Amino acid sequence: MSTGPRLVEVRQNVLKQNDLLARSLRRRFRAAGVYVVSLVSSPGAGKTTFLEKTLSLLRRGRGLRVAALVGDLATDNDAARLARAGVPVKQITTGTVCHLDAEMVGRALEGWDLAVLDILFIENVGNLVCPSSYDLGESLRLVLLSVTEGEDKPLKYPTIFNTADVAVITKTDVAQAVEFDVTAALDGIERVRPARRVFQVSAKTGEGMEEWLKFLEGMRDEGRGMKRESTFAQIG
Ligand SMILES: Nc1nc2c(ncn2[C@@H]2O[C@H](COP(=O)(O)OP(=O)(O)OP(=O)(O)O)[C@@H](O)[C@H]2O)c(=O)[nH]1
Ligand SMILES: [Mg+2]
Repeated sequence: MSTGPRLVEVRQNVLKQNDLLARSLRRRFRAAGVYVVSLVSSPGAGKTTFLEKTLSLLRRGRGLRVAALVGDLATDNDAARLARAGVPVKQITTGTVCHLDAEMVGRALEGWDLAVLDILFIENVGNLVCPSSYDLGESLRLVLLSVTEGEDKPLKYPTIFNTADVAVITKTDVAQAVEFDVTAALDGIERVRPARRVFQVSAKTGEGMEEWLKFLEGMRDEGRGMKRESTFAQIG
């Protein structure tokens, strides 16, 4: 007997269950007035470095109350790095699971008073495939693409690029050295999801960070980005 249809059914149920939990998380975030931003990318694209800089600039420079959850298969290295920004951080260790899901996020938030936060960031496990089907209740999803990965990634991994509201090209300080073709990258991003906002940043030099932070503050002030549920429904 083939196991195909049964596997599909189980997967659909898992996604449906995740969607329900994500919906209730989103309601909770809204009620608490916290704006939630998630980050996805391939391993090593620069999520933690970008986030550390973002947290620090928002807290020290702008006086915003920020916090982060960070997913990783095995270590709590990233949480220790992010904590250097002087903000609350919690590690979610996923073991063999290659993405975060809404249940993990809900569990990690137990005991946190969300009402005292302005923005909560969630760094997903480094992976360009697994996280795409899992809504985490976020208002804004970023996909990061580092110049060292090659400009063809949006076209090779369209699903994850399609689920993200914003694309961030990282490590621009070394773009020239690796002969990164920014025009081809922008074209690929545009083809996957037209008219999406793209930032080009270097967390090392700070280039592009100010523009990103201004955009983020604007989105938060307007309470924008509540279209996530419909995006995930198409994929699930
Ligand atoms: N030159 C340069 N290197 C960077 C920049 N951002 C990150 N890196 C380097 O890229 C490597 C990976 O950065 P991380 O921030 O750990 O990447 P990550 O996406 O969080 O990695 P995972 O959590 O393992 O998926 C580190 O050696 C960083 O120092 C940047 O703006 N410029
Ligand atoms: Mg990381």
